[in-house]
Amino acid sequence: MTKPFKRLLLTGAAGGLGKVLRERLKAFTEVLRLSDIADLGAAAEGEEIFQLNLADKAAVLKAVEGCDAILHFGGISTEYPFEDIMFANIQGTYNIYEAAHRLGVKRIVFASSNHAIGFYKQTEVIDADARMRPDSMYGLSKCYGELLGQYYFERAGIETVALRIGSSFPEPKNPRMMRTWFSYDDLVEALRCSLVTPRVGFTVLYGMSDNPAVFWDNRKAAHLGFRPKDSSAQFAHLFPDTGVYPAEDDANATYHGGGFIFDGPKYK
Ligand code: 15L
Repeated sequence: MTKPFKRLLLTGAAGGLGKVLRERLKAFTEVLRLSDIADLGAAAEGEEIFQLNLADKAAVLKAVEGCDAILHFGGISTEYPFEDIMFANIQGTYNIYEAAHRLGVKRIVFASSNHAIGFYKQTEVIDADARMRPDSMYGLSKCYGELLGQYYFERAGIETVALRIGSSFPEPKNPRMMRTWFSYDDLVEALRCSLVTPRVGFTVLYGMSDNPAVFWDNRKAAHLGFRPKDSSAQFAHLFPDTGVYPAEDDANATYHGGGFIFDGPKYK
C-alpha cells in the first residue's frame, strides 16, 4: 500500500510521546526523520536520525530540508525556568517555522498543550475560540507556538493544526485525567487527520479521547474528521466516587490545567 508521505519529520522523538510515535508514524510515511537533543540510538529501516538542539537554527534547517510535513513534538514538555523554555520552546519553535518557510514545507502539526488554556475553571467548557489563559511559562510557550502557526499561515500559507494535548498516557493518573485523557491510538488518529485533511488553515484541535465528561468542545475542528474511538470510561474503577467533595485548594479538581496552577513558576 502506498504511504501518503515520502518523508515526515518528528521532533522530540526521544520524548514520552515521541517514542510512541516513532513506532506508529511509519504507517504514514516512507521515511520517518527523527530529531531530538537526546540520543535516539541507531536508525532502523525507514528512519533518519538528526540529533540536534532546536535552538540551533542551522541544524534545524538541515533537519527540515526535504520533508513533506513536520510533527513538532520537540522542546520542554512541562514547567521549567523561563530561560530553559525560551531556548527549547520559543526559539526552537520559531526555528522550525522559519525553516519550513524557507524550504517550502506547507504543513506543521504543533504539539500544543491544554496548559495554553489551563486557567479555565472545570465548570467551564470551552472551544477553539476561547481566549488563551496559560497557566505556566510552559503554557505561555505553547501560546507563542500557536501564534507562530497563526502568523505563518497568514503571512506565508503554512498550514498548522495546533493539537492542544490533554493527558496522553497509557491510563489516567488522577480524576482530572479522566476528563483530559487522550489514548495513544486516538493521538495517532488525530495526527493522521491533521496531516491528510486537504485544507486546515490554522486549526486548534483539543487532544482528548471520547471521555464521559470533558472540558473541551472540538466542533470548530469538525473539518478534520477526527473521531476518537477510546474512552476513559474503561478506567472508572481507578477513581471510585468516595462521596467526599474535593477540597477548595485541590487544583486537580478546580482548573483545566490541574496541578500546574498551584505548583507555580520555577526559577534558576
Ligand atoms: C502536558 O502538557 C504535559 O506535557 C504532560 O506531562 C501532562 O502534565 C499534561 O499536560 C496534563 O495536563 O495532564
